[in-house]
Amino acid sequence: MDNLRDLYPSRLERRIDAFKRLDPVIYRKPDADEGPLSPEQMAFYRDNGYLYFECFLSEAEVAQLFSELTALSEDSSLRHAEDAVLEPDSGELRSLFAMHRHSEIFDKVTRNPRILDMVYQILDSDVYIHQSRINYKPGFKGKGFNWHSDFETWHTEDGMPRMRCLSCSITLTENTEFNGPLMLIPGSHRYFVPCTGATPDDNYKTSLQAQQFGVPEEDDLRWLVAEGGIVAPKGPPGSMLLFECNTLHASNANMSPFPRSNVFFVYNSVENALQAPYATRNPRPEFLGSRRIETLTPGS
Ligand code: 6CS
Ligand code: FE
Repeated sequence: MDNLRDLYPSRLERRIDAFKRLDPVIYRKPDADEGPLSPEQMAFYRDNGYLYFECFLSEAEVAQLFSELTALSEDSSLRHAEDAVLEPDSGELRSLFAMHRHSEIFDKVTRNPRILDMVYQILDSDVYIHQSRINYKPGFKGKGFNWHSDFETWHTEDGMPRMRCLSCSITLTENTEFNGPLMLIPGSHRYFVPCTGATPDDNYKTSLQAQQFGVPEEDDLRWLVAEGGIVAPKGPPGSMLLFECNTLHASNANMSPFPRSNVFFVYNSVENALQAPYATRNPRPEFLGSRRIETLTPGS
């Protein structure tokens, strides 16, 4: 691989130290006109790498999305689709990717002007959906997700050049301390943490069930947590988390009877379209990293 163009080398044979990210967090010029996020919220996102909005959607909106989520999970044909990922032990549905392509209702949420206006304010460009997914995390059966930076995977395995991308996660069930809420390390987005270990071909066929490559070492996690701590935003269904593509996050297994079902949409700047993967031979499939730049129009 031509490492001259790889600003964020990872999946290496030998460890290299973490280094400060080379990209801004906020792309909007400071004196740019206003958007829905206040200067305090913009500063919090810049410094911490996430923003959390409790009860962002109305109960009616949540009810509509939850029934759609249930319908998709009960569609037996989808269980055998390549974009459905099952839990390794129980065979329960773990994730359904590209759900905005399976559902017009979810597709419409990706163009919600209230969300897009925040995304524009941060990324300062048109955007398209890089990836969407439902993580079902069923009661008792939903396994966890190891610590990782999404960008590290999207860079090494999908060819995403720079950190000009963010995820929007909307909870469709109560997220409590008992059912494996998403945990984040505030401030971790400001460092790129190279990982060791050459990525096997077709890694995604196992990584989506249990990620082994692109997981930072415990020594790195230790100082990042010492610096920023760990947060696990909890709240009612319809709460929304925006998190920067490089913010380290993880979640524990769901040991409760209650599902922790969240939907995720990943907004990538149209200026940051996928190139060739930086650390693997072949690009991952379209449902994981879209190469169709379909610029979103708010409210359409
Ligand atoms: O590989 C990916 O793209 C997926 N894996 C994780 C653990 N988070 C981001 C994304 O869903
Ligand atoms: Fe992730």
